[in-house]
Amino acid sequence: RPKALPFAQRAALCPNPVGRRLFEIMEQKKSNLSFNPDVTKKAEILRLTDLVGPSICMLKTHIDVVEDFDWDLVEQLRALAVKHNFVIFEDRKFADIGNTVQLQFTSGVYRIAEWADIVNAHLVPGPGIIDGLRQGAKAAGRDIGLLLLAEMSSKGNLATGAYTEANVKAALEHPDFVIGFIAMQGLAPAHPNLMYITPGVQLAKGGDALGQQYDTPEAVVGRKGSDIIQVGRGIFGAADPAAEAEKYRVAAWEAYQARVQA
Ligand code: BMP
Repeated sequence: RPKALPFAQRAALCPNPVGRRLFEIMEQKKSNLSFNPDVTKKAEILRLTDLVGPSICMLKTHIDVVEDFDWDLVEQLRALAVKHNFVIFEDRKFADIGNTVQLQFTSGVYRIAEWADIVNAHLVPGPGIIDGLRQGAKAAGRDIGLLLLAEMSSKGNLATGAYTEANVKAALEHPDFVIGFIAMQGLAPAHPNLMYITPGVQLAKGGDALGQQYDTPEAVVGRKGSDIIQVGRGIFGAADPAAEAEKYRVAAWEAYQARVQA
């Protein structure tokens, strides 16, 4: 694998302000760790986020699993994003026609376009989904970046081969809005303005009972050339989530360092 470009230099290549900011935060905090507190109580999400905040560049949410959701949760998460300097990625996985995703993005209970910095989408419906979400971001009047699910971590998933390649092509055709991918590796050839975020990461290889597959930070960032590790249960399932998050941050950052110094 050729020597990688540092995040600071990649920030300058990013046409989307959120992509640029995320690369800058990664460099400032020496963190390519994204944390997802997939728990169902507002207070627990806020507690975990505040604990782990110093170690992360990004917080990933599943807002629709929160049982006691209210707008104050969104405001408190935004405040924590300022306090700890991270971006917020709502993992909504939009997957419908452009007109419908625009409504899902801007309306309903969650009004995601009003608070998320980053959202993601499946390309199954075709590129109209990208245009629909872009219009939603414009209507909200905020800078938002989109990630495409080029690959997935779960056993037997269908995001492979020509489908993965179509995601890369779509990203290259929408450089103002698409900032990167959910992928299991840094897809070749490298496009340094695009970032690669990999879920299914724990400190030891393994999986869960429902098809999730885990690889290590060293493998994902070092050998496979991804940029950001996405970690949930590995951190919030530990006795000391703050200390555990630091372990993941250091492991992923050292793997990145080895790649830029190689
Ligand atoms: P955990 O580390 O607890 O397995 O959490 C992984 C997170 O990443 C979950 O929130 C899941 O929805 C998300 N995810 C994934 O695991 N695999 C994918 O391919 C795409 C995802 O968004």
